[in-house]
Amino acid sequence: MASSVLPLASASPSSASRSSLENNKKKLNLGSNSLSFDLDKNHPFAKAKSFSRISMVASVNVSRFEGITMAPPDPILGVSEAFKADTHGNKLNLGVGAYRTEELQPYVLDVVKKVESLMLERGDNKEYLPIEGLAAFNKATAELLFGANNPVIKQQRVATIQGLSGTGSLRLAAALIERYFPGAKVLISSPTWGNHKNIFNDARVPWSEYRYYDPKTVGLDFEGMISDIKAAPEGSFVLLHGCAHNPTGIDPTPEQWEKIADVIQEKNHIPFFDVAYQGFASGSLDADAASVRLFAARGLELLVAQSYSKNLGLYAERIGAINVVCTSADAATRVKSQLKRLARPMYSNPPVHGARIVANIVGDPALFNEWKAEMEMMAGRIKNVRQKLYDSLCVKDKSGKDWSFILKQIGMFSFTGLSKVQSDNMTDKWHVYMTKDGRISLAGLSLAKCEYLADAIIDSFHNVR
Ligand code: PGU
Repeated sequence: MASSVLPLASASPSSASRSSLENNKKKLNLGSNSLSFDLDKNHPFAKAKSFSRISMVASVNVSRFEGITMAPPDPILGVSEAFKADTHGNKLNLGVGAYRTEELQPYVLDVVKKVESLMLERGDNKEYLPIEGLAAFNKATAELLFGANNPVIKQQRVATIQGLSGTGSLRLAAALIERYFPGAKVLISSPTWGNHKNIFNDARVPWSEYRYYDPKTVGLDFEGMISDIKAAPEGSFVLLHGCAHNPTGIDPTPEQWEKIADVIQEKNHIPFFDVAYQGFASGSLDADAASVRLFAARGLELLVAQSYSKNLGLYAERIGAINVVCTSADAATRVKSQLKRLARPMYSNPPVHGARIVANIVGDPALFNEWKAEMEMMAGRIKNVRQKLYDSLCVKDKSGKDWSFILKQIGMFSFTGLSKVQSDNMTDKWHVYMTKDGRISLAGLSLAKCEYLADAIIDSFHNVR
Protein backbone atom coordinates (compact mmCIF):
# COMPACT_ATOMS: atom_id res chain seq x y z
CA MET A 1 0.00 0.00 0.00
CA ALA A 2 1.33 3.45 -0.85
CA SER A 3 2.00 5.47 2.27
CA SER A 4 1.06 9.10 2.63
CA VAL A 5 3.62 11.84 3.01
CA LEU A 6 3.58 14.01 6.11
CA PRO A 7 2.92 17.64 5.17
CA LEU A 8 6.53 18.54 5.71
CA ALA A 9 6.48 18.09 1.98
CA SER A 10 2.84 18.72 1.12
CA ALA A 11 0.76 21.53 2.61
CA SER A 12 -2.61 19.82 2.61
CA PRO A 13 -3.08 16.08 2.79
CA SER A 14 -4.63 14.58 -0.31
CA SER A 15 -7.62 12.33 0.01
CA ALA A 16 -5.31 9.39 -0.65
CA SER A 17 -3.10 10.46 2.22
CA ARG A 18 -6.12 11.05 4.45
CA SER A 19 -7.33 7.55 3.80
CA SER A 20 -3.94 6.10 4.56
CA LEU A 21 -3.87 8.23 7.69
CA GLU A 22 -6.98 6.40 8.76
CA ASN A 23 -4.98 3.26 8.37
CA ASN A 24 -2.43 4.79 10.69
CA LYS A 25 0.40 4.37 8.20
CA LYS A 26 2.53 7.41 7.58
CA LYS A 27 5.72 8.15 5.86
CA LEU A 28 7.89 10.95 7.16
CA ASN A 29 9.84 12.50 4.34
CA LEU A 30 13.09 13.92 5.67
CA GLY A 31 15.01 15.22 2.71
CA SER A 32 16.39 12.34 0.74
CA ASN A 33 15.73 9.80 3.51
CA SER A 34 12.31 8.35 4.09
CA LEU A 35 11.16 6.67 7.25
CA SER A 36 8.09 4.49 7.35
CA PHE A 37 6.38 3.61 10.57
CA ASP A 38 3.01 2.89 12.10
CA LEU A 39 1.56 5.74 14.05
CA ASP A 40 -0.45 4.26 16.85
CA LYS A 41 -1.23 5.65 20.23
CA ASN A 42 1.89 4.12 21.76
CA HIS A 43 4.23 5.54 19.21
CA PRO A 44 6.32 8.45 20.49
CA PHE A 45 5.64 10.37 17.27
CA ALA A 46 1.92 10.14 17.96
CA LYS A 47 2.56 12.98 20.43
CA ALA A 48 4.01 15.16 17.69
CA LYS A 49 2.26 18.45 17.09
CA SER A 50 -0.47 18.66 14.53
CA PHE A 51 -0.11 18.30 10.85
CA SER A 52 -0.82 21.86 9.78
CA ARG A 53 1.49 23.28 12.43
CA ILE A 54 4.36 21.22 11.03
CA SER A 55 3.73 22.38 7.49
CA MET A 56 3.57 26.01 8.61
CA VAL A 57 6.85 25.92 10.49
CA ALA A 58 8.52 24.06 7.66
CA SER A 59 7.46 26.78 5.23
CA VAL A 60 9.06 29.57 7.34
CA ASN A 61 12.28 27.62 7.55
CA VAL A 62 12.06 26.51 11.19
CA SER A 63 13.43 23.09 12.07
CA ARG A 64 11.88 20.14 10.28
CA PHE A 65 11.95 18.48 13.69
CA GLU A 66 9.69 21.10 15.30
CA GLY A 67 6.98 18.50 15.75
CA ILE A 68 9.17 16.23 17.84
CA THR A 69 8.41 16.58 21.52
CA MET A 70 10.91 16.17 24.36
CA ALA A 71 11.29 12.55 25.47
CA PRO A 72 11.22 11.92 29.21
CA PRO A 73 14.51 10.95 30.91
CA ASP A 74 15.09 7.21 31.20
CA PRO A 75 13.86 5.96 34.60
CA ILE A 76 17.18 4.16 35.26
CA LEU A 77 19.92 5.71 33.15
CA GLY A 78 18.39 9.19 33.67
CA VAL A 79 19.09 8.81 37.41
CA SER A 80 22.86 8.82 36.74
CA GLU A 81 22.52 12.08 34.81
CA ALA A 82 20.69 13.70 37.73
CA PHE A 83 23.31 12.32 40.14
CA LYS A 84 26.16 13.88 38.15
CA ALA A 85 24.49 17.28 38.32
CA ASP A 86 24.23 17.15 42.16
CA THR A 87 27.14 18.78 44.00
CA HIS A 88 26.28 17.61 47.54
CA GLY A 89 29.13 15.89 49.40
CA ASN A 90 27.05 12.96 50.66
CA LYS A 91 25.41 12.13 47.36
CA LEU A 92 25.04 8.43 46.56
CA ASN A 93 24.15 6.87 43.23
CA LEU A 94 22.10 3.76 43.91
CA GLY A 95 20.19 4.03 40.64
CA VAL A 96 21.93 2.12 37.90
CA GLY A 97 22.99 -1.46 38.58
CA ALA A 98 26.73 -0.99 38.18
CA TYR A 99 29.36 -2.36 40.52
CA ARG A 100 31.51 0.08 42.52
CA THR A 101 34.46 -0.53 44.82
CA GLU A 102 34.26 0.23 48.55
CA GLU A 103 35.62 3.68 47.53
CA LEU A 104 32.57 3.94 45.22
CA GLN A 105 34.72 3.94 42.10
CA PRO A 106 33.93 2.02 38.89
CA TYR A 107 35.79 -1.28 38.73
CA VAL A 108 37.57 -2.90 35.80
CA LEU A 109 38.30 -6.52 36.68
CA ASP A 110 42.03 -7.39 36.93
CA VAL A 111 41.45 -10.39 34.71
CA VAL A 112 39.96 -8.11 32.05
CA LYS A 113 42.97 -5.76 32.18
CA LYS A 114 45.27 -8.76 31.92
CA VAL A 115 43.53 -10.26 28.91
CA GLU A 116 43.28 -6.88 27.20
CA SER A 117 47.03 -6.41 27.42
CA LEU A 118 47.53 -9.90 25.96
CA MET A 119 45.20 -8.97 23.12
CA LEU A 120 47.14 -5.78 22.49
CA GLU A 121 50.45 -7.66 22.44
CA ARG A 122 49.03 -10.14 19.97
CA GLY A 123 47.88 -7.28 17.77
CA ASP A 124 44.50 -8.81 16.95
CA ASN A 125 42.96 -7.17 13.89
CA LYS A 126 39.75 -5.18 13.64
CA GLU A 127 38.14 -6.94 10.67
CA TYR A 128 34.37 -7.38 10.66
CA LEU A 129 33.05 -10.31 12.62
CA PRO A 130 30.57 -12.62 10.89
CA ILE A 131 26.93 -11.59 11.45
CA GLU A 132 26.56 -14.16 14.22
CA GLY A 133 29.63 -12.86 16.07
CA LEU A 134 32.86 -14.46 17.22
CA ALA A 135 32.65 -18.26 16.97
CA ALA A 136 34.86 -18.83 20.05
CA PHE A 137 32.64 -16.48 22.05
CA ASN A 138 29.42 -18.16 20.94
CA LYS A 139 30.77 -21.54 21.94
CA ALA A 140 32.04 -20.28 25.30
CA THR A 141 28.86 -18.41 26.17
CA ALA A 142 26.51 -21.33 25.43
CA GLU A 143 28.76 -23.67 27.42
CA LEU A 144 28.88 -21.31 30.39
CA LEU A 145 25.13 -21.11 30.38
CA PHE A 146 24.16 -24.75 29.93
CA GLY A 147 27.37 -26.52 30.99
CA ALA A 148 29.69 -27.97 28.33
CA ASN A 149 28.32 -31.49 28.75
CA ASN A 150 24.68 -30.57 28.55
CA PRO A 151 22.84 -32.67 25.92
CA VAL A 152 21.52 -29.48 24.30
CA ILE A 153 25.14 -28.56 23.52
CA LYS A 154 26.28 -32.06 22.62
CA GLN A 155 23.36 -32.48 20.24
CA GLN A 156 23.93 -29.02 18.73
CA ARG A 157 20.40 -27.98 19.55
CA VAL A 158 21.28 -24.42 20.57
CA ALA A 159 21.24 -21.54 18.11
CA THR A 160 23.58 -18.96 19.65
CA ILE A 161 24.42 -15.59 18.22
CA GLN A 162 26.40 -12.80 19.79
CA GLY A 163 24.22 -9.83 20.69
CA LEU A 164 24.65 -6.22 21.76
CA SER A 165 24.78 -7.16 25.43
CA GLY A 166 21.64 -8.27 27.27
CA THR A 167 19.46 -5.53 25.83
CA GLY A 168 20.41 -6.14 22.21
CA SER A 169 20.02 -9.88 22.64
CA LEU A 170 16.55 -9.46 24.11
CA ARG A 171 15.68 -7.12 21.26
CA LEU A 172 16.79 -9.66 18.69
CA ALA A 173 14.69 -12.35 20.34
CA ALA A 174 11.74 -9.95 20.35
CA ALA A 175 12.23 -9.42 16.61
CA LEU A 176 12.26 -13.19 16.10
CA ILE A 177 9.00 -13.52 18.06
CA GLU A 178 7.40 -10.69 16.11
CA ARG A 179 8.36 -12.23 12.79
CA TYR A 180 7.71 -15.92 13.40
CA PHE A 181 5.05 -15.92 16.12
CA PRO A 182 2.79 -13.06 15.02
CA GLY A 183 0.32 -12.14 17.72
CA ALA A 184 2.00 -14.31 20.37
CA LYS A 185 2.12 -12.63 23.72
CA VAL A 186 5.06 -12.27 26.07
CA LEU A 187 4.26 -12.52 29.76
CA ILE A 188 6.46 -10.39 31.94
CA SER A 189 6.66 -10.24 35.71
CA SER A 190 5.10 -7.42 37.67
CA PRO A 191 7.32 -5.60 38.35
CA THR A 192 10.23 -6.16 36.01
CA TRP A 193 13.31 -4.37 34.67
CA GLY A 194 11.83 -1.23 33.10
CA ASN A 195 13.41 -1.73 29.70
CA HIS A 196 11.59 -5.04 29.07
CA LYS A 197 8.40 -3.16 28.24
CA ASN A 198 10.27 -0.77 25.91
CA ILE A 199 11.92 -3.67 24.11
CA PHE A 200 8.65 -5.48 23.40
CA ASN A 201 6.83 -2.25 22.57
CA ASP A 202 9.48 -1.27 20.06
CA ALA A 203 9.46 -4.75 18.53
CA ARG A 204 5.64 -4.58 18.42
CA VAL A 205 5.27 -7.71 20.47
CA PRO A 206 2.18 -7.70 22.71
CA TRP A 207 2.85 -8.33 26.38
CA SER A 208 0.99 -8.62 29.62
CA GLU A 209 2.06 -9.00 33.22
CA TYR A 210 1.97 -11.92 35.62
CA ARG A 211 1.86 -11.35 39.35
CA TYR A 212 5.27 -11.70 40.97
CA TYR A 213 5.83 -9.41 43.93
CA ASP A 214 3.60 -9.39 46.96
CA PRO A 215 4.00 -6.13 48.91
CA LYS A 216 2.28 -7.66 51.94
CA THR A 217 4.89 -10.37 52.42
CA VAL A 218 7.62 -8.44 50.60
CA GLY A 219 8.10 -11.79 48.88
CA LEU A 220 7.05 -13.80 45.85
CA ASP A 221 3.36 -14.03 45.01
CA PHE A 222 3.81 -17.61 43.87
CA GLU A 223 0.12 -18.51 43.66
CA GLY A 224 -0.60 -15.37 41.63
CA MET A 225 2.32 -16.07 39.33
CA ILE A 226 1.23 -19.64 38.66
CA SER A 227 -2.39 -18.75 38.06
CA ASP A 228 -1.51 -15.90 35.66
CA ILE A 229 0.84 -18.13 33.66
CA LYS A 230 -1.92 -20.77 33.55
CA ALA A 231 -4.49 -18.24 32.38
CA ALA A 232 -2.37 -16.95 29.47
CA PRO A 233 -3.16 -18.07 25.93
CA GLU A 234 -1.51 -21.38 25.08
CA GLY A 235 1.88 -20.93 23.40
CA SER A 236 2.75 -17.61 25.05
CA PHE A 237 6.34 -16.67 25.80
CA VAL A 238 7.05 -16.42 29.52
CA LEU A 239 9.87 -14.04 30.37
CA LEU A 240 11.72 -15.23 33.47
CA HIS A 241 14.73 -13.74 35.24
CA GLY A 242 17.30 -16.54 35.44
CA CYS A 243 18.54 -15.33 38.83
CA ALA A 244 18.56 -12.18 40.96
CA HIS A 245 15.21 -10.87 39.79
CA ASN A 246 15.39 -7.19 38.88
CA PRO A 247 14.10 -5.09 40.65
CA THR A 248 12.86 -7.23 43.56
CA GLY A 249 15.87 -9.46 44.32
CA ILE A 250 13.36 -12.24 45.00
CA ASP A 251 13.85 -15.56 43.20
CA PRO A 252 11.69 -18.67 43.22
CA THR A 253 13.03 -21.61 45.25
CA PRO A 254 14.21 -24.72 43.33
CA GLU A 255 10.85 -26.39 44.14
CA GLN A 256 8.97 -23.36 42.86
CA TRP A 257 11.03 -23.38 39.64
CA GLU A 258 9.91 -26.99 39.08
CA LYS A 259 6.27 -25.96 39.48
CA ILE A 260 6.74 -23.00 37.12
CA ALA A 261 8.22 -25.41 34.57
CA ASP A 262 5.23 -27.76 35.07
CA VAL A 263 2.70 -25.03 34.19
CA ILE A 264 4.74 -23.76 31.28
CA GLN A 265 4.94 -27.29 29.92
CA GLU A 266 1.24 -27.94 30.50
CA LYS A 267 0.29 -24.77 28.65
CA ASN A 268 2.73 -25.29 25.81
CA HIS A 269 4.29 -21.92 26.60
CA ILE A 270 7.84 -21.05 25.58
CA PRO A 271 10.16 -20.03 28.42
CA PHE A 272 12.26 -16.98 27.68
CA PHE A 273 15.04 -16.35 30.20
CA ASP A 274 16.83 -13.09 30.78
CA VAL A 275 20.18 -13.98 32.38
CA ALA A 276 21.92 -10.71 33.21
CA TYR A 277 23.56 -11.80 36.47
CA GLN A 278 25.08 -15.26 36.01
CA GLY A 279 27.74 -15.70 38.68
CA PHE A 280 27.06 -12.27 40.07
CA ALA A 281 24.13 -13.24 42.28
CA SER A 282 25.55 -16.13 44.27
CA GLY A 283 29.18 -15.93 43.18
CA SER A 284 28.79 -19.25 41.30
CA LEU A 285 28.23 -19.46 37.54
CA ASP A 286 26.66 -22.90 37.88
CA ALA A 287 24.32 -22.10 40.76
CA ASP A 288 23.03 -18.99 38.96
CA ALA A 289 22.27 -20.99 35.81
CA ALA A 290 20.33 -23.71 37.67
CA SER A 291 16.91 -22.38 36.63
CA VAL A 292 17.78 -22.36 32.93
CA ARG A 293 19.35 -25.82 33.15
CA LEU A 294 16.28 -27.20 34.89
CA PHE A 295 14.10 -26.14 31.96
CA ALA A 296 16.61 -27.43 29.38
CA ALA A 297 16.77 -30.80 31.17
CA ARG A 298 13.04 -31.22 30.60
CA GLY A 299 13.63 -31.12 26.87
CA LEU A 300 11.78 -27.83 26.52
CA GLU A 301 12.51 -25.35 23.77
CA LEU A 302 13.58 -22.06 25.28
CA LEU A 303 15.16 -18.69 24.65
CA VAL A 304 17.94 -17.26 26.80
CA ALA A 305 19.42 -13.78 26.58
CA GLN A 306 22.81 -13.34 28.29
CA SER A 307 24.81 -10.31 29.36
CA TYR A 308 28.43 -9.83 30.46
CA SER A 309 27.84 -6.29 31.70
CA LYS A 310 27.77 -7.22 35.37
CA ASN A 311 29.63 -10.48 35.85
CA LEU A 312 32.65 -9.33 33.84
CA GLY A 313 32.07 -5.61 34.32
CA LEU A 314 31.94 -5.13 30.54
CA TYR A 315 29.03 -2.66 30.63
CA ALA A 316 30.19 -0.46 27.77
CA GLU A 317 31.56 -3.25 25.59
CA ARG A 318 27.99 -4.38 24.85
CA ILE A 319 28.67 -8.08 24.93
CA GLY A 320 26.00 -10.74 25.33
CA ALA A 321 24.20 -13.43 23.37
CA ILE A 322 20.85 -14.85 22.45
CA ASN A 323 20.48 -18.62 22.66
CA VAL A 324 17.52 -20.52 21.28
CA VAL A 325 17.28 -24.14 22.40
CA CYS A 326 15.41 -26.24 19.82
CA THR A 327 14.32 -29.85 19.78
CA SER A 328 16.60 -30.67 16.82
CA ALA A 329 19.95 -29.54 15.47
CA ASP A 330 18.25 -28.89 12.17
CA ALA A 331 15.74 -26.47 13.71
CA ALA A 332 18.61 -24.73 15.56
CA THR A 333 20.47 -24.20 12.28
CA ARG A 334 17.41 -22.64 10.70
CA VAL A 335 16.68 -20.43 13.70
CA LYS A 336 20.28 -19.23 13.70
CA SER A 337 20.07 -18.32 10.03
CA GLN A 338 16.97 -16.21 10.74
CA LEU A 339 18.56 -14.52 13.75
CA LYS A 340 21.41 -13.50 11.45
CA ARG A 341 18.92 -12.24 8.93
CA LEU A 342 17.30 -10.07 11.61
CA ALA A 343 20.65 -8.76 12.86
CA ARG A 344 22.05 -7.82 9.46
CA PRO A 345 19.82 -4.81 8.71
CA MET A 346 19.80 -3.69 12.35
CA TYR A 347 23.54 -3.47 13.07
CA SER A 348 25.21 -5.76 10.51
CA ASN A 349 27.58 -7.52 12.87
CA PRO A 350 28.53 -7.13 16.53
CA PRO A 351 31.64 -5.54 18.11
CA VAL A 352 34.66 -7.77 18.59
CA HIS A 353 36.45 -6.46 21.65
CA GLY A 354 34.17 -7.77 24.41
CA ALA A 355 33.67 -11.06 22.59
CA ARG A 356 37.43 -11.62 22.54
CA ILE A 357 37.72 -10.76 26.22
CA VAL A 358 35.09 -13.35 27.16
CA ALA A 359 36.42 -16.03 24.80
CA ASN A 360 40.01 -15.58 25.97
CA ILE A 361 39.14 -15.67 29.65
CA VAL A 362 36.83 -18.66 29.45
CA GLY A 363 39.23 -20.47 27.13
CA ASP A 364 42.18 -20.25 29.54
CA PRO A 365 41.83 -22.24 32.77
CA ALA A 366 44.06 -19.88 34.81
CA LEU A 367 42.24 -16.74 33.64
CA PHE A 368 38.89 -18.45 34.08
CA ASN A 369 39.75 -19.15 37.72
CA GLU A 370 40.85 -15.57 38.23
CA TRP A 371 37.53 -14.38 36.86
CA LYS A 372 35.59 -16.68 39.17
CA ALA A 373 37.56 -15.37 42.17
CA GLU A 374 36.84 -11.75 41.23
CA MET A 375 33.18 -12.52 40.66
CA GLU A 376 32.98 -14.07 44.12
CA MET A 377 34.70 -11.01 45.54
CA MET A 378 32.14 -8.68 43.91
CA ALA A 379 29.18 -10.82 44.99
CA GLY A 380 30.72 -10.99 48.48
CA ARG A 381 31.10 -7.22 48.78
CA ILE A 382 27.44 -6.78 47.87
CA LYS A 383 26.39 -9.37 50.45
CA ASN A 384 28.46 -7.53 53.08
CA VAL A 385 26.83 -4.15 52.42
CA ARG A 386 23.44 -5.86 52.41
CA GLN A 387 24.16 -7.22 55.88
CA LYS A 388 25.56 -3.91 57.15
CA LEU A 389 22.56 -1.99 55.82
CA TYR A 390 20.23 -4.41 57.57
CA ASP A 391 22.21 -4.15 60.83
CA SER A 392 22.20 -0.35 60.65
CA LEU A 393 18.44 -0.27 60.05
CA CYS A 394 17.82 -2.57 63.01
CA VAL A 395 19.98 -0.51 65.36
CA LYS A 396 18.67 2.88 64.27
CA ASP A 397 14.97 2.19 63.70
CA LYS A 398 13.15 2.12 67.02
CA SER A 399 9.73 1.41 65.51
CA GLY A 400 10.04 -2.37 65.59
CA LYS A 401 9.65 -2.67 61.81
CA ASP A 402 10.96 -5.96 60.47
CA TRP A 403 13.71 -5.23 57.93
CA SER A 404 14.71 -8.86 57.45
CA PHE A 405 13.25 -8.93 53.92
CA ILE A 406 16.45 -7.14 52.83
CA LEU A 407 18.50 -10.20 53.76
CA LYS A 408 16.19 -12.52 51.82
CA GLN A 409 16.76 -10.67 48.55
CA ILE A 410 19.68 -11.59 46.33
CA GLY A 411 21.77 -9.93 43.66
CA MET A 412 22.80 -6.34 43.35
CA PHE A 413 19.45 -4.77 44.19
CA SER A 414 17.26 -4.30 47.20
CA PHE A 415 13.60 -3.54 46.73
CA THR A 416 13.01 -1.35 49.76
CA GLY A 417 9.25 -1.00 49.54
CA LEU A 418 9.64 2.81 49.53
CA SER A 419 6.90 4.52 47.52
CA LYS A 420 7.48 7.11 44.82
CA VAL A 421 7.13 10.06 47.22
CA GLN A 422 9.36 8.36 49.74
CA SER A 423 11.93 7.69 46.99
CA ASP A 424 11.67 11.37 46.03
CA ASN A 425 12.47 12.28 49.63
CA MET A 426 15.52 10.01 49.50
CA THR A 427 16.81 12.04 46.58
CA ASP A 428 15.58 15.54 47.39
CA LYS A 429 16.48 15.58 51.06
CA TRP A 430 19.24 12.96 51.36
CA HIS A 431 20.84 13.09 47.89
CA VAL A 432 20.40 9.35 47.52
CA TYR A 433 19.69 8.66 43.85
CA MET A 434 17.53 5.61 43.18
CA THR A 435 14.75 4.51 40.86
CA LYS A 436 11.23 5.64 41.73
CA ASP A 437 9.99 2.08 42.23
CA GLY A 438 11.91 1.95 45.51
CA ARG A 439 14.84 -0.06 44.17
CA ILE A 440 18.37 0.61 45.39
CA SER A 441 21.53 -0.82 43.85
CA LEU A 442 23.64 -2.19 46.68
CA ALA A 443 26.52 -2.43 44.21
CA GLY A 444 26.73 1.36 44.44
CA LEU A 445 26.86 1.34 48.26
CA SER A 446 29.93 1.12 50.54
CA LEU A 447 30.12 -0.17 54.09
CA ALA A 448 31.04 3.38 55.12
CA LYS A 449 27.77 4.77 53.71
CA CYS A 450 25.40 2.18 55.20
CA GLU A 451 24.54 4.21 58.28
CA TYR A 452 23.83 7.33 56.25
CA LEU A 453 21.60 5.29 53.95
CA ALA A 454 19.81 3.71 56.91
CA ASP A 455 19.04 7.21 58.29
CA ALA A 456 17.68 8.23 54.88
CA ILE A 457 15.49 5.14 54.59
CA ILE A 458 14.13 5.41 58.14
CA ASP A 459 13.30 9.10 57.66
CA SER A 460 11.65 8.50 54.30
CA PHE A 461 9.74 5.45 55.47
CA HIS A 462 8.33 6.92 58.69
CA ASN A 463 8.05 10.62 57.92
CA VAL A 464 6.83 10.70 54.34
CA ARG A 465 3.44 9.32 53.32
N1 PGU B 1 18.22 -7.64 31.84
C1 PGU B 1 18.15 -7.26 33.12
C2 PGU B 1 17.25 -7.99 34.04
C3 PGU B 1 18.92 -6.18 33.56
O1 PGU B 1 18.85 -5.82 34.83
C4 PGU B 1 19.74 -5.49 32.65
C5 PGU B 1 20.55 -4.30 33.07
C6 PGU B 1 19.80 -5.97 31.34
C7 PGU B 1 19.02 -7.04 30.97
C8 PGU B 1 20.63 -5.35 30.25
O2 PGU B 1 21.90 -5.06 30.50
P1 PGU B 1 22.95 -4.89 29.32
O3 PGU B 1 23.91 -3.90 29.83
O4 PGU B 1 22.22 -4.46 28.12
O5 PGU B 1 23.56 -6.23 29.16
N2 PGU B 1 19.97 -3.49 34.04
C9 PGU B 1 20.72 -2.51 34.78
C10 PGU B 1 21.52 -1.56 33.91
C11 PGU B 1 20.96 -0.28 33.48
C12 PGU B 1 19.90 -0.44 32.42
O6 PGU B 1 18.74 -0.26 32.77
O7 PGU B 1 20.27 -0.74 31.28
C13 PGU B 1 19.78 -1.85 35.76
O8 PGU B 1 20.23 -0.95 36.46
O9 PGU B 1 18.63 -2.28 35.90
